[in-house]
Amino acid sequence: ARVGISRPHESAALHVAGEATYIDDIPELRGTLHCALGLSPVANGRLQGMDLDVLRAMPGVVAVLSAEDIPGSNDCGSIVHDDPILCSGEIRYLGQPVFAVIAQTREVARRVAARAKEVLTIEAAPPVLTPQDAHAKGQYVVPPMHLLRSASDPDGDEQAVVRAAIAAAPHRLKDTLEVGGQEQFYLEGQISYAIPKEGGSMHVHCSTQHPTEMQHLVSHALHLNANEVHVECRRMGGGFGGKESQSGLFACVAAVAAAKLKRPVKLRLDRDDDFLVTGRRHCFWYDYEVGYDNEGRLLGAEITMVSRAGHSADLSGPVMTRALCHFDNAYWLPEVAIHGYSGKTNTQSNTAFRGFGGPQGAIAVENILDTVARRLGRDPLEVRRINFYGKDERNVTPYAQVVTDNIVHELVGELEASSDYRARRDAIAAYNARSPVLKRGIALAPLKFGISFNVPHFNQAGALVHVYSDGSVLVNHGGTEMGQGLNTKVAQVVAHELGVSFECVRATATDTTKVANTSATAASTGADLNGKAAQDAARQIRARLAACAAARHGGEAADVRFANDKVEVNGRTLGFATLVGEAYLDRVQLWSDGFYSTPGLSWDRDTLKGRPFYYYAYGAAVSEVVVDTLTGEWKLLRADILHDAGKSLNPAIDIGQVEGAFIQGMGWLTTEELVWHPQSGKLTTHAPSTYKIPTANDCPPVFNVKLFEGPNFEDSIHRSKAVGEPPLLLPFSVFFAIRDAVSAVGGHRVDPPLRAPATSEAILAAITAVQLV
Ligand code: MTE
Ligand code: LUZ
Ligand code: MOS
Repeated sequence: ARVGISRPHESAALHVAGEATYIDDIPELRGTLHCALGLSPVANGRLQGMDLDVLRAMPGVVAVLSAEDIPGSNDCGSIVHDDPILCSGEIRYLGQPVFAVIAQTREVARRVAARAKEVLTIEAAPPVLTPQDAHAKGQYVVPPMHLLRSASDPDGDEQAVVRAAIAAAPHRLKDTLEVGGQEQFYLEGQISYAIPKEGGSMHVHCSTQHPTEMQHLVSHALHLNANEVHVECRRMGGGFGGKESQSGLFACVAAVAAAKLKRPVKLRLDRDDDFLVTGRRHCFWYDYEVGYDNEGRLLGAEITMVSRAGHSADLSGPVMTRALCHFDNAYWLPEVAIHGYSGKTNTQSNTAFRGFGGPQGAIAVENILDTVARRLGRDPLEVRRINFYGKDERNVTPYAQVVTDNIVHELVGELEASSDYRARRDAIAAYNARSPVLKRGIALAPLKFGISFNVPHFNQAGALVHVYSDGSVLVNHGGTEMGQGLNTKVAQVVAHELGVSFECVRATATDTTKVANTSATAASTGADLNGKAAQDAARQIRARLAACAAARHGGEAADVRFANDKVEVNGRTLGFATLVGEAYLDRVQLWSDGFYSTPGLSWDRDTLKGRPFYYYAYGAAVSEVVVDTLTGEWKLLRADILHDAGKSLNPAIDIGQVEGAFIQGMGWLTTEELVWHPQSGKLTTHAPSTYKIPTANDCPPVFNVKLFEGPNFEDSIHRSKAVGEPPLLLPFSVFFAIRDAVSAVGGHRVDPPLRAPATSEAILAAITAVQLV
């Protein structure tokens, strides 16, 4: 077998040797020019004038372009088309690109672009910066969404029934919560290299999760047909959602400049500019009321979620949809009303980030259950467990999908035992009783994450497999490689189908001229979709080879076996390459396309009901922290993770994904804080000096990561499960362990008002609040 085994990333050797080619490593063509963006120094207002001639006259400058120089449409919006490439009058956020400087060198372009403030005349207005402010003004980037369900009275007025259920419950909890945003911080920043080709066509090398979207945007901006725009990406140095739609602006600017000047143009953003121009994970503000019984069962819940969408829609609609559809996490909510508002603010347009609203939806219910447990004086794990979805009843989500693959009970039971949760909880209580300054905390958090794009038609993929006459195999598919190991998995699938060794199969750059009309590599579906499409292509070739083998050597085509680089036919064994050579002479087609679309999905966008997800991935983590209650500093002492990747295609890669997502999500919930200046609207945390992502040193000294044994119930690629995003929810356990330690200050009698990110300042504030009670 070539699948189900751990093997290194297909480019691992190139990565460590520094030989893997990223966009900026592509040898530059003669005549290449460099571009930098002139950014608005104001967050809201109207552009009155630009004195770009001053910049044009500077040495080394070749051109300075503005919105008027775009031959086609000035739009790089995905889904909703409300996103200008360059400002055309309305100033929407501080950092908005207004003009593009094209110069002989990158340094000159950047230095000249940095003079934006001197050449722009802007009539400034006060910015709207927070989701609360946008909500108060009723300004949204997409219409509000409402997801309601009443189990007791499905045909009644759900809103009224939910409120009545809350009012009638033995206990009620009403509160607000804030959870911050997060910068993707891909190591390779946004970059595009556009090369004009004959007849006005364009070739763009772009670091993007979505080459087809880049092709569309560039073709619209240049007023070309899609067949005249060629977009290519061999790999990204990380995307994390930040290159799903937002690579578009840079692809468009580079292409517009290249078309205008008839020269290759490269646009590589500086890190600070990347922070100021592009969006990130949406911060959320919540206002909720729930009713619960004496055991902590949620009887009714109503929640309003408001996100900071930024100045345009981008993916904020689907992000909010996923947030609404993950408020349940792993829990049965009989009576529920969830309202989602995507607040329009004068900030960067927020976008996809690993989890895509799912983490923001689920953390709200986790915070609620944690508080309910503290109010009742119960172990939060017991309160979580009593609310879990059932197996055959209590198993319908608020959006009407039936949870048929629930493994949360087994998975959490196994982790509770393997992590020694109970004994450690007791030991921590004893430790805290004798430790006045240092307090420990522990928490177990489970997750359930829906797999599929919540826009049904995105769930399709194509692939192209070539078998060359020497027996070597090339695979190309619609997915993109961003470090997650997609090419490795797809090559494993192809090697498995053809019975050849992994080394015989090579994956090449994602390329819009090879596979057309692809979806973004996103929603964790890369291997699910492209693995199936590549399997389809490989199976067609194998069937033709089997027929050829039977025709030449006798026996039935159905009995021909492909394994270990050999083919068994009618009692004979021949090398795979030998059979391929024979098939070539017999004029057999040795390459094939393949296609896949996920079965069984349905979605009603108006009622927010249907089956948006093919299946669910599950997981759970236990984290233990120690908090210094005098400084707010803390440390993760130990984390135990049990994560469901189905029948993993490659356990080593999947464990890497789980570990990476855990640490990345821990950064979101603890150290990564975004601060916009309340008057100017400038993002003040726009560099690693002020924006703190976790490092290798933040990995816990004890880090037990295991994959749950068990196949996908659905017929996914080799019964594996998507693994890219779901584990980002595992570090909820870190946040709630910190909350547990803080509440120990008050003898666990008080709910700590802890916001996320739980920075040391936030922890200290929560400790102070607990002490004041
Ligand atoms: N892993 C690495 N190393 N780099 C990345 O950029 N992106 C994540 C996840 N894991 C990412 C990653 C996100 S946001 C998604 S949606 C998935 O990978 C996308 O790839 P997949 O669908 O092939 O899992
Ligand atoms: N839905 C989703 C989407 O669930 N995940 C995504 O990444 C996505 N991207 C675009 C549109 N819908
Ligand atoms: Mo991932 S946020 O779906 O790119």
